[in-house]
Amino acid sequence: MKFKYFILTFFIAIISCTQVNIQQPKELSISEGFKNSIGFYNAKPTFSWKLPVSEQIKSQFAYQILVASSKELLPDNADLWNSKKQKSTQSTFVKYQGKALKSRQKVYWQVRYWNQDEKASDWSETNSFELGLLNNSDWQAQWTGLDTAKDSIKGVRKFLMHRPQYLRKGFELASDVVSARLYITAKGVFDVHLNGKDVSDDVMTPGWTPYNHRIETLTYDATELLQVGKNVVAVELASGWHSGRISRGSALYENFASPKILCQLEVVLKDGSKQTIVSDESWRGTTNGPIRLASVYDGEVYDANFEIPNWNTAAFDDSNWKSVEVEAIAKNVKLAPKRHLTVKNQTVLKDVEIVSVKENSAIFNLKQNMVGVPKVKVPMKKGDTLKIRFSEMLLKDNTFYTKNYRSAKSTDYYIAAKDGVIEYTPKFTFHGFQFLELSGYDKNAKPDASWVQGIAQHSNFEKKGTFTSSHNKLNQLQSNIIWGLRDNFFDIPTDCPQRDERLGWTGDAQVIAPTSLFNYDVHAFWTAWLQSLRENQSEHKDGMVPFIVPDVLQTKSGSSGWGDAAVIIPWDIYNTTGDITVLEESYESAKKWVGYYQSKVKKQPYLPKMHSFADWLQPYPSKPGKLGNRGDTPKDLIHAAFFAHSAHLVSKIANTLGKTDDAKKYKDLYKAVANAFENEFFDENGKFKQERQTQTSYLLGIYFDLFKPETKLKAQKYLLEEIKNADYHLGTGFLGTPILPKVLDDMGEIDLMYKILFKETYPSWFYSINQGATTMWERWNSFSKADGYNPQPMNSLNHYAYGAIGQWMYERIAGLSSLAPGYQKIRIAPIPNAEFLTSASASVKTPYGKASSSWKIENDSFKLDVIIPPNTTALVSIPTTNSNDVEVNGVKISKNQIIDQKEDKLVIEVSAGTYNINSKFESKK
Ligand code: RAM
Repeated sequence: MKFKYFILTFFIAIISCTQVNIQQPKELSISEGFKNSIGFYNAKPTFSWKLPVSEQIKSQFAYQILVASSKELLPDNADLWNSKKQKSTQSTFVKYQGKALKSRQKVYWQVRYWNQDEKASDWSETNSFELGLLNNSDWQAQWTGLDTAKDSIKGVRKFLMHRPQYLRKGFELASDVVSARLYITAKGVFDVHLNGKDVSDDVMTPGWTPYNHRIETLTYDATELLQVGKNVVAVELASGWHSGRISRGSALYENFASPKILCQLEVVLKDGSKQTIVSDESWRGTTNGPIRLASVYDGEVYDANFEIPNWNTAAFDDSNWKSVEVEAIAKNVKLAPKRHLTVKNQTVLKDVEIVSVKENSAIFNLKQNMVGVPKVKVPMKKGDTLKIRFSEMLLKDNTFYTKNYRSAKSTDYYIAAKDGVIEYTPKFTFHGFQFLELSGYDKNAKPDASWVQGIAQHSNFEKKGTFTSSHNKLNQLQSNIIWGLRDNFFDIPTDCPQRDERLGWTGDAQVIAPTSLFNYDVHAFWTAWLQSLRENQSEHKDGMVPFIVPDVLQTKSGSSGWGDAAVIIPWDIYNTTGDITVLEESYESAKKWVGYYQSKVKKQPYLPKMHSFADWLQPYPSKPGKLGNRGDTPKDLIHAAFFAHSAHLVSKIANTLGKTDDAKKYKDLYKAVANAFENEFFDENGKFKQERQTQTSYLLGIYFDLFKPETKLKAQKYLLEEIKNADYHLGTGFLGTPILPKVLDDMGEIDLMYKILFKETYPSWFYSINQGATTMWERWNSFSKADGYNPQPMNSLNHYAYGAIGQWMYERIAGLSSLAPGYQKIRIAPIPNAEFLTSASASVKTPYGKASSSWKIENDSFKLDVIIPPNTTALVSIPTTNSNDVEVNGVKISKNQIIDQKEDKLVIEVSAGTYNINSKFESKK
């Protein structure tokens, strides 16, 4: 009996074991991290998921993806794609290989995986995505708007300023709405309402692309905003980038053409019928609304006397509004769903301080240099004009420093229609500021800090990484870096957010990309901009990449170190995300840019002659003023260095894509250019031939691997000498700075890099912090308490390039980096320096889940806490000479766990999990 009972329990146990699945995958996403999107841009998406964190789950043995045209068909009847069980560890960016998908189609998907023990998981939750309008032919709407060029006024430098438009269209729906999609975009920027309600909280849509190639479209779910009977769609429309002076009257955009909208509302009714409302000649419009003027550079004018009550509701009578003009959709301008998230309001700064109050004017300090708009709540008198001025910093006498805005007026006005407290937030402009001056408010009122708030805006990506340490200034530097980043990620990556520029400089972009990819989930943000880059590049037969994208300057020549963004950024994205799509998309473009260098080689083999901004804004340049902006590293050297580097990267990309012929061809090219570089610019002792030595000449040669091994060693010595001559300060501009830590690190000169990073005097990172910086600055000496502002008006106090040090802070101070594309293999390798720090930690949401490295020195021990996500492995480098002292999760490590041991560290390999590592800390002193 007992035996029978035992057998029975045994079988029950086996059955339940085989039946209970392991935990389902989570955080499903498509392509560059989109979740359950509507209006999605890509009919050939990729699929990603994460394995749950659990003792049972170390890695993935296999996966299966199902895609169906309705939810009910899952999991048993997936009609669009069944990947079948694929034996693969790949859990990110798996390509869709099912039936072709088309515009508007909504699909549902699920995934499951098998873990390392081949145990199957439950099916994931069902996710979905719905495609937007993928083809121009999907649009029945026409470009619609008023001819505002006709009565526009002349603004700064005589550029046309269009009056913002209010456009509307009433329509009737015969029965209840089952579903409705609003597809919309503008030549300009818009805000759309349905039946009086704001359709979304997006800011400055559709954003900025090369509008002569592609205009992005938005899709909104309008189901809940419509009703049986009378409805209205109403749009506010302003110049934005398209028709504003930021596009410099670009001939490309039809010379300041009047802004227009393109709007298509597709409604499915309960009675089964479909109704589509499109922008066409039946719309009505007026320019007599409250937003009188709006400009990216110059600000907004709002006159409450022009408010039109209920203009955006169905009941409103628009019979005295004007008829609109229409324009057909052009074939050669692609209308494409937006491929990254829009700008949104992100944070509200409320901790405001009053700096000074004069007769009817007050200055407010938001304590953080930020980008976005103010929210003011101010008592006013009817007919008075509130003037809102902005400034990044103050002059000694507490007045505004605005010389660095150059011609950007950056001023908002509000004209009151009645006595009382007004509330105002501009809609179609943005400013870069920390201080704000109000004047024109009610004279009898006493200014109060609560009158002002700052609404910080940026593209809507999520935070991805964190970095913190035991040192306040290093933490402030991290804060300055991330503010600098988010402030300048305003739909496109911009150099600065405040002056009459705010352009997508390619050089700045390539230097900051790695740091940005640690801190924010900017995968889609970058790939969207890279598409714009390729579009602008396509205008030039020789493969030239303009130095700004979108190229409103209609650049005539490429710059070394700038156009290389076409090669460097795709490679960085691939290495951080593991998504090969970006390499596939960018491959031809990267090759073409290398071809551009080739086309510029004239007399001397492999040495191009072209344009370059060179090591932009290097400190202590030998030439004065503007002439010094390009630093002292000769541009010919920079061309050759980047030519070689880009060729080298193209060869690596070719390898990754399995293009072996190209891989060899570009590697040979890189070697040949490297050889020419060394011979032309360095003597046989590895010394830079030019009398005026520069750190950057050595850094480029060493980091890009352009020297013969024996010359490299010699060049390293000269670099160290140069740094010593600078009294251990950096001497680098935009191009040299991101490379400095990598080179010194590679040379084992960690303590030297710490010394440079922790310098307090000019030029250094902490110098600007000591002068009060809350963001990164364009120049190492943009401002000093002693001497005031740099006399050049090109002096942005919010410029991310020098923030490129952020990468080294994550990778080496905290010690967390990706060792195989997308963090499939992770390197934990902190390099503590007890002279400056007792702790540092970083975390990153990798494509596999959260990874982190966190260390502290406590008494004599070095404690390292590490998190390694499922489906990855890590090499952990422990800074100790003595393996006997090392404990992992309380257990002494055995010799055979050590896979590498050097004089000052030992390396172990670990799988997914959480590790507390303890070792003896050996101070060098
Ligand atoms: C200025 C800015 C920008 C830089 C160019 C060369 O416009 O400093 O960041 O890339 O010059």
